[in-house]
Amino acid sequence: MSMAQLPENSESEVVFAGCSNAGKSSLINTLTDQHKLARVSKTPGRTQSLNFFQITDSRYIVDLPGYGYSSVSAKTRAKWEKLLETYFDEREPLKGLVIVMDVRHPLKQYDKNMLAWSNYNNVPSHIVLTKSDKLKRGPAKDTVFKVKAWLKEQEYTTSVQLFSSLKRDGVSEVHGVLDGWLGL
Ligand SMILES: Nc1nc2c(ncn2[C@@H]2O[C@H](COP(=O)(O)OP(=O)(O)OP(=O)(O)O)[C@@H](O)[C@H]2O)c(=O)[nH]1
Ligand SMILES: [Mg+2]
Repeated sequence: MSMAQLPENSESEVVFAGCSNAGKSSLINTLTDQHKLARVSKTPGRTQSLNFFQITDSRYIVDLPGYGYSSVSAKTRAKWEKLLETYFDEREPLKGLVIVMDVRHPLKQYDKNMLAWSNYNNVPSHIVLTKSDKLKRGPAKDTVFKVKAWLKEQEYTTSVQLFSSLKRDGVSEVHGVLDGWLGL
């Protein structure tokens, strides 16, 4: 896949990024309510390249391959990385970034890089702490608090929420953010 193959009619798009297995594809499935639309993996690293999902005529959401997946060949990985770099540098319709993290493993180095990029370039970002069903309410809220404190320390404007694909918790909150960015 190359930049030239990306949808030409796109006026606004939102990217979902996050570590491999964080739950990006499950989140997109839950949001769009179309099961199996974005492939959910049993083995990490299933989402290949950039997957575009058309929401309306000129609006898309984009599922990125999970970062940190090591079993693809070095050549494939280098190609993806080049494409992603160009995408983030050049893609005009990009309106916002959803950074998906497993609530049990927040703020990995990759997440921090994405946050730095979005805040530096003034592209809005929103953190979704997913798999919240894996934690009790107290520890989950604690994580939100800690992530917010870290963001404040960095002087980042990124927002944060809890989410569970399993329980469908937090769906309307994500929808609200996306609608704002996509102009829906
Ligand atoms: N309990 C629970 N499991 C979840 C949730 N979201 C995702 N999972 C599970 O986590 C695993 C990875 O989910 P995916 O949605 O494929 O993750 P991904 O980030 O798209 O992974 P890659 O495409 O490999 O980067 C799957 O086994 C999902 O069923 C959730 O909210 N709760
Ligand atoms: Mg995926």
